[in-house]
Amino acid sequence: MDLPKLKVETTRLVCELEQLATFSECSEPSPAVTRVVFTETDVKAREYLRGLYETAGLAVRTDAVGNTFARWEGSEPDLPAVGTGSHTDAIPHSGMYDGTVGVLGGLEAIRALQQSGFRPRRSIDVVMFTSEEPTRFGVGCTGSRLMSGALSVAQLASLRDESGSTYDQARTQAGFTGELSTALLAPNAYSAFVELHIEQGPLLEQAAESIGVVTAIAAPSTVHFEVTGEGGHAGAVLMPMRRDALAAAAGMVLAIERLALDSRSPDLVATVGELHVHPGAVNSIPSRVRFTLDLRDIDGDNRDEVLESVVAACTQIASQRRVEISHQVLNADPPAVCDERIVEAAVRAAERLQLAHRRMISRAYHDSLLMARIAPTGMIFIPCRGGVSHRPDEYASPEHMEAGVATLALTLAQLAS
Ligand code: HGY
Ligand code: MN
Ligand code: MN
Ligand code: MN
Repeated sequence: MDLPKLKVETTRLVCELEQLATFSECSEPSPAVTRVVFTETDVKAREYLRGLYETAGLAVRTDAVGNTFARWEGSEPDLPAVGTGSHTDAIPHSGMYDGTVGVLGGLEAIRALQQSGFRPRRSIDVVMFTSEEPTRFGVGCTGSRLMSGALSVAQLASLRDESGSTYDQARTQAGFTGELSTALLAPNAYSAFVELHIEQGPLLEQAAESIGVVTAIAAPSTVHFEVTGEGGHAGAVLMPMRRDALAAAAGMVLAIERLALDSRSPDLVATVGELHVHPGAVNSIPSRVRFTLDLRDIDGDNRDEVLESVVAACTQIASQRRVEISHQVLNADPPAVCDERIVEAAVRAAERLQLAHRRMISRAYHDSLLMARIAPTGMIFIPCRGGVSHRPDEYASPEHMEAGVATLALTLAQLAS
């Protein structure tokens, strides 16, 4: 097909990203961002985005948990649509490009196509997924999990935040109502889904390439552990008598690191990102520790094998130290393989734009991991400075964002024709 000549309004995109970054509950100044799902800042950010969608003439629909669909209707609106999009929630003290480049970049791709005179046969949606980050409810991608059926309404009902609020209470307070089951997408709602995202790694920058075309997305799992000891007075209880929950947990964390380092797969990564000590007093022996494990690999079987070894090692350390241990697997998703037709379309777009590009895997997970369960899915990466992400100094250059948006737009044009 003859690909349209595009003009990406990069200055406008940068301004919109900067404006979006001001919706933050972060104590640090912009570009540090904290934007947790269903908070006031999240709701205000969504209102700002809705205004942009409407100005671009898109029809906006929001589902029962706030997943938002801004549609550019095609000439054959009954055909399955083509989707693009990402998330706008941000973990505490993080950056302003993770996710947002895919939402505002998706909008800019549509505006550039509109401007070029291109008319899609299939409608094109830019989707803003609710709660891609696990910050509040412990599980990532709750919006796309519900849409793809990977999370049932009953499972969603069991999710609570630190204050004990349920997901249902939080979404209702944020103004999202309706039957939760209506968030499930009809089969073949989309003929294709493509997400634009920063790489969150250093490979593209190191190779001086502008575009990464993703071929597979790593399989994430999230596990919560609870270690229960005896606690007691820091002065009165002699060392041999102790059943110290934190000392036991410390041994477990180091065992996890060792198992990850010794894994047969170099793509296996393990992170204990949260550790909560009870009662947390300087002169009180820890009686209970809760910690989280984020375990991932492109090889799902290897990830599962390592998870089994982790549980066995923690159980052994617990018995040696006479403490109790329990664990809960919140999610253990299979990896996603991107659809070759979409990979080819994105490669063709990058070649047409004469952009240095490569095929690569995604080590971070994304809503595309779940969308791949219900639609042919692909991702387009752009470099981020130093590969840094989930930090305030996360940065993507206007040039790279322009290249990413243009590649996305030409990819969408091929898929929607
Ligand atoms: O953790 C992830 O991979 C994603 O950035 N939420
Ligand atoms: Mn993230
Ligand atoms: Mn992200
Ligand atoms: Mn090539």
